[in-house]
Amino acid sequence: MSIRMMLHILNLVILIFIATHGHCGILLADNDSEQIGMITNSAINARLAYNRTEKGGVSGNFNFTNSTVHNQDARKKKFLSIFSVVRFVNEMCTANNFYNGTCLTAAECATAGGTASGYCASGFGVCCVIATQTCGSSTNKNCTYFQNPGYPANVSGSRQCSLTVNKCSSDICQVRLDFLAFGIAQPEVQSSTNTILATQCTTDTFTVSGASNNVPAICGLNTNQHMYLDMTTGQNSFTLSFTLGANDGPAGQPLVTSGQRYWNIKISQIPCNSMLTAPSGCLQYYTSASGTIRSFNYDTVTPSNSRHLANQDYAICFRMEQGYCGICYSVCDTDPAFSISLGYNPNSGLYTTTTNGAIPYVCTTDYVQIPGAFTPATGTTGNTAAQYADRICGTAFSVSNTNGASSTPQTVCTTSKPFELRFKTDSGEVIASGTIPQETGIHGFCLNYFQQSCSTSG
Ligand SMILES: *[C@@H]1O[C@H](CO)[C@@H](O)[C@H](O)[C@H]1NC(C)=O
Ligand SMILES: *[C@@H]1O[C@H](CO)[C@@H](O)[C@H](O)[C@H]1NC(C)=O
Ligand SMILES: *[C@@H]1O[C@H](CO)[C@@H](O)[C@H](O)[C@H]1NC(C)=O
Ligand SMILES: *[C@@H]1O[C@H](CO)[C@@H](O)[C@H](O)[C@H]1NC(C)=O
Ligand SMILES: *[C@@H]1O[C@H](CO)[C@@H](O)[C@H](O)[C@H]1NC(C)=O
Ligand SMILES: *[C@@H]1O[C@H](CO)[C@@H](O)[C@H](O)[C@H]1NC(C)=O
Ligand SMILES: CC(=O)N[C@H]1CO[C@H](CO)[C@@H](O)[C@@H]1O
Repeated sequence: MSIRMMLHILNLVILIFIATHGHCGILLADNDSEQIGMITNSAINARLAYNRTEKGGVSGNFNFTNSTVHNQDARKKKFLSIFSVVRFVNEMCTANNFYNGTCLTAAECATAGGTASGYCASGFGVCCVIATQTCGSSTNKNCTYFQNPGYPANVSGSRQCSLTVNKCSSDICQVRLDFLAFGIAQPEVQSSTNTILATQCTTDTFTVSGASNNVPAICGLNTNQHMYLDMTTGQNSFTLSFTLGANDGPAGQPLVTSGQRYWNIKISQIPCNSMLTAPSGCLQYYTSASGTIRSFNYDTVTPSNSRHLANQDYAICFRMEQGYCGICYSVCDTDPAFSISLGYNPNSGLYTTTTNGAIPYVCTTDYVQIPGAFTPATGTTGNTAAQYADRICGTAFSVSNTNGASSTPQTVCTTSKPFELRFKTDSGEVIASGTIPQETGIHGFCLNYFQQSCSTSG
């Protein structure tokens, strides 16, 4: 065996070592005519190759889906040019601070305005985290974090702060927003002098423009909530906007005071028809067999401070997991876990006072709607009266046929597909005036869901 052949075999071993130990799916293209040299420590040499890119790498030829590292060090060519061309896929990586970054060359990361945090691709790439705290900026990078100015410190003062998100490739159909941190002013309180605006976000709002699904304006506390934004064909961007008021928000609300607003939103761009794609029209999408859903501004720390928001109209969808045919919902172990205004009763001409489970036709203003809902414990099926079918409101989560039928919450199930729950609210909260009583529930909902196996749900 010639020395050259021995070296070639050694080189292949090293290539395999790196390819199998990389975290970002490294693809190595070796150039036989340059395979000369002796490697004893592949990591050092990987780093050498990476450092050489600073001379003539891909900085001027930005390609976000595939990075190329060229070995152009002429002086060392004869001895250490093991890697002529190294390509690695720009996959997700975990940065030193546990943020999700993209594996890029150092030059690409700088061009993208990111922060290199740790290495990936066996040292050929850096884990590049892209975060922006600049109001009015834009991004076309996947996995961008949109943070309030100064994050993790809070922000104060009235301001408008927006981020324009452009598709990172033409093959993007959806974007997922993960609210890793989200606290802005509370919506309006309900009081005898404040019925029209009650539950509206009048001090601070977060809005999305440009999405093709209905994205409601939200405010208050929404950490750990998420949203999916649909993009129609031909649409290339949309805008996330925070509008912050100058004052503390509604009087008597201790949750967020001036100078105490904050957000950190992870923006993931989802390729068309991928495993991650949510069905279109779903604002929220859950992909496990069980979990917890909450209305926006449901306060997990102090549930009694929760106040659902006005003008909501969206669907929460659930992927039907393999072997499951039904889905059930029951209230969380928090109080209140279900509290949604009863509405106008067309039979009596009054707003309904009962705080128990409500016959669906009084759920006219604010309600949860679960197609095909029934209560297994009692065998009660939802009132099928045309347009009010399958609505649930009041303060006892249950399906009922008679007004005030149940004062204890029940497990509610359905086998109707696709699995989804719709939440709808109107623009305010009526309150006592003469003989007309108030809408009684304004806290929103926290529900545990669990899918039912086909053998039990039929
Ligand atoms: C391999 O290296 C030679 C000499 O530097 C160069 O001419 C050739 O284009 C290279 N081939 C590839 C596939 O990079
Ligand atoms: C990036 O690389 C891919 C695969 O090599 C190629 O198809 C694409 O055209 C490149 N994009 C740019 C902007 O250079
Ligand atoms: C990256 O480049 C390699 C080599 O040219 C190619 O095989 C691969 O498909 C590319 N990957 C992407 C995501 O473009
Ligand atoms: C990073 O991604 C993982 C998996 O998607 C997720 O669980 C985690 O919360 C993310 N971390 C951050 C800081 O975005
Ligand atoms: C930010 O404000 C929230 C209240 O909205 C408070 O709980 C938190 O401690 C504040 N964080 C910082 C870093 O000041
Ligand atoms: C964007 O990043 C997410 C992970 O945060 C990944 O699942 C998704 O495929 C990426 N999108 C593109 C277009 O690469
Ligand atoms: C082998 C070598 O020179 N590695 C260097 C490459 O660049 C990084 C970051 O600049 C250094 O930390 C390494 O020491």
